Amino acid sequence: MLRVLNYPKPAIRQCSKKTRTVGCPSEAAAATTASSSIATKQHHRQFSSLPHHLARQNNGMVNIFVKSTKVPRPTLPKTFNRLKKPLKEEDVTTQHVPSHLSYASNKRMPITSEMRIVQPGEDTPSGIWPVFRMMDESGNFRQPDNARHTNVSKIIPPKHHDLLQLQSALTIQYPHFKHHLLSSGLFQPSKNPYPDMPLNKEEAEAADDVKNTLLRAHRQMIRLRKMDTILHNAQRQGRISFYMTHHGEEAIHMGSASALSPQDVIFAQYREAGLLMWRGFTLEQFCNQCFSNDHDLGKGRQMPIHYGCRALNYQTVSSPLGTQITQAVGAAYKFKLDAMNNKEKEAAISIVYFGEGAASTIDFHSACNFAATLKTPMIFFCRNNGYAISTPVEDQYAGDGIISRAPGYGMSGIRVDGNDVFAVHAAVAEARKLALETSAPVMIEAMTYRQGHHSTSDDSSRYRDMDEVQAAQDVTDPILRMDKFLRHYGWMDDDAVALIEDEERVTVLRAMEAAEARPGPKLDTMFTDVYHEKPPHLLRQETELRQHLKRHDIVYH
Ligand SMILES: Cc1ncc(C[n+]2csc(CCOP(=O)(O)OP(=O)(O)O)c2C)c(N)n1
Ligand SMILES: [Mg+2]
Repeated sequence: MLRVLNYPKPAIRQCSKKTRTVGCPSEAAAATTASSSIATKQHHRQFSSLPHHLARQNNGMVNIFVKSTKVPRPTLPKTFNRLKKPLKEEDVTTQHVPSHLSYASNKRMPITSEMRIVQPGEDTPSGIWPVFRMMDESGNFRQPDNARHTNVSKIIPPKHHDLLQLQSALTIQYPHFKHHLLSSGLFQPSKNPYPDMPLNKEEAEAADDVKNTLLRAHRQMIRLRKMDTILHNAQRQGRISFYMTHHGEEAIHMGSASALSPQDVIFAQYREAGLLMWRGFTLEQFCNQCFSNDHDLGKGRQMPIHYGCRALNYQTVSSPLGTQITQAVGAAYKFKLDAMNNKEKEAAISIVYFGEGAASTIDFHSACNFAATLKTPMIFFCRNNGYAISTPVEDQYAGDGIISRAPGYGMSGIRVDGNDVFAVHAAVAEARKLALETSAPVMIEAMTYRQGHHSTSDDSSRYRDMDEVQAAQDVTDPILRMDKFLRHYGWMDDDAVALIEDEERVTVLRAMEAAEARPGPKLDTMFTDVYHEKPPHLLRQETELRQHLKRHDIVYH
């Protein structure tokens, strides 16, 4: 059960249609009417040719329709007021800051703005591990009421980031978190908010990029959601065989991907497509994989969503849970050996993503124990989204989530709010640095919520209260939070959001149609790649297949 205490229920987002659908199924239907919500005539022309068949079918979907009450744009808290004036200390401290987050199974977790990775030998938190968070549901940054606990000195930019990443915002601004994060200089392009600390050229350029970077993260989160919704519906229409959405976990993807170096190798479970998206995997590539066509990098050999991309250092997803965790340790060990052998190599880590459910596999234990003992430079990133298919967390473990296991293995660890893109980014950036400095693993547990069904093979209304889902969509949703943050700075408004949503929706639809139109991989590819020379049993199978196709007059190119 996910509940956020002490927050008034926020207004439902404005929508130009009479209803909006909560959850994934709405987009296919919305696609046909995209043009009506587009601000300009030019866009009307551009989008009016959308495929209408997408709207017709919505078989078997659980739709929750919410009346769109026309709500006025929320008044910004006095302290923000577009931040024209610097804040006074009393403005800052009068803001309400919740101290706890109620998470799945009604566990209440203390919130902290202390960016502290607990290292082996240090005191572990007494009681429940706190959740590190920088931004609240309102899109406001954490206030200084507990910033006195903030140990900002640990946040140092990794050296290998490019400028198109969030780190500039966090690393330039965050050292002055307490005094300046809410000041008029926050994230303002071309402005040094810290006159006492002049920016060098590189930092100044990075600061210029902050706004664009944040907007990019926001757009990519929306893109991922559109892709999910549309491909989910495509499965319902029988056009692809399977799909899994990431609804509610987008901040984990963009926050962590932006804190990594491209050299870092990613081992994903299956609900992490946003990382690949951030690294440059195109919508066409996602769709090619889901449609198993001849441009699919995996040559149509995997179920949809089992992406992989060697060029982007993203290992191919495999279905058996936990396998990627041990493999990530092996990759990190290789990095360690390379460094020990003084090879001229860019320092890199491996990072493995897994659900809290996968943390119940034996592979998780083996991997943690090996990694801590061998001291492999890597990050264990747990997405704790409350469920392993239909099993809620209270039926999965009796301890304090997954992070409390880290000290037992002799591993560093931190728990973060997985719906806060900034906190995730900061934690991963810091964990990466620590992993490289100490040549040892770090565990991160990101608290989030799986808003969608487990997969297209699942109907979660059978085992969870839909109010719980609604609360996640209305209150804790990571995109909503980012949206509010951007609006505070005047960087986003209703028109801009509508435009982005329409553009992304149409782009996904076009990519999907193009992928669908392509032929499947050549038949030969079924029998290649594994052996240098085809062994007799494969040759026999190939012959049998061809005879079978001939017998039944099946033409397969
Ligand atoms: C070894 C193994 N056991 C069981 C399964 C079936 N299975 C697939 S996904 C899943 C739940 C995983 O939950 P979690 O790790 O929390 O990830 P989430 O789906 O919540 O993102 C299970 C049990 C599997 N694929 N592999
Ligand atoms: Mg889970």
